[in-house]
Amino acid sequence: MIRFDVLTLFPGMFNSPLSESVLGKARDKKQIEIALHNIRDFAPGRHRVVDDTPYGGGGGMVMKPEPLVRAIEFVKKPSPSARVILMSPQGVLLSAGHVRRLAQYPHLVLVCGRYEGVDERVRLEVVDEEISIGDYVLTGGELAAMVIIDAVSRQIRGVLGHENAAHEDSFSDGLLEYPHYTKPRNFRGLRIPEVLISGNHREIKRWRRKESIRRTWLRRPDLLERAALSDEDCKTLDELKREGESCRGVV
Ligand code: 4HQ
Repeated sequence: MIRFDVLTLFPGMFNSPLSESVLGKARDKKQIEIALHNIRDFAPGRHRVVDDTPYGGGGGMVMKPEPLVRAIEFVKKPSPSARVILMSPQGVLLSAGHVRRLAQYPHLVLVCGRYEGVDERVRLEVVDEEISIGDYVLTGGELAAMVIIDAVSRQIRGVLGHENAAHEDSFSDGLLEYPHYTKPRNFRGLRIPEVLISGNHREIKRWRRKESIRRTWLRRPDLLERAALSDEDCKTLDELKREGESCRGVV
């Protein structure tokens, strides 16, 4: 069980992405709990103002500190040790390692900024870490928060069936996945690799491992630096390198 509290000006954005399919079922089964909070509800006055012009001038608006800090302190009241994460392009880049680490917390608070960002003092007062989902600019932190909820939730026991458990997929050992095939055997003259219908499970396993290593070498050689490779994997990799497949996009 993990709980996510999301602070946003647009709670409606989260509805279907977090209610369909795997995440919807996980919520029904109470394996994950997601609570959405509108930051505007924590802003005072008839106009419930959440943003203001930046000191020092320049364009755009900045999110005021008071409503955000009130909202964060409100959701932290029942669990003071909740981890507060601000979505931001200035944060540390999200990785499989961070996702696995975050899944260890019982309670995450995800803060979604809009406009040019949030007043710096929010970070100083109440934010534990800042995370970026990639080096590009989004219109707000909402999609980034959904990425975190999705990736973290599938690490929680029971959320995925054991058929496709999280430790089986790409990145759990730092390699890309092998190619997948299903019926028909022959699609537009393209046949599936014979080994997959050989019934030889040891051979299938070896083939898949080799294809994982091949793809990683061809597409993401940077990942091989930190991948968990056995002695046999290293031999396979040397073999692939000698075969000299340098033609990107062939697999
Ligand atoms: N933004 N990873 C600007 C992002 C972002 C990202 C979120 C845009 C915050 C104020 N968040 N707002 N990349 O681009 O997380």
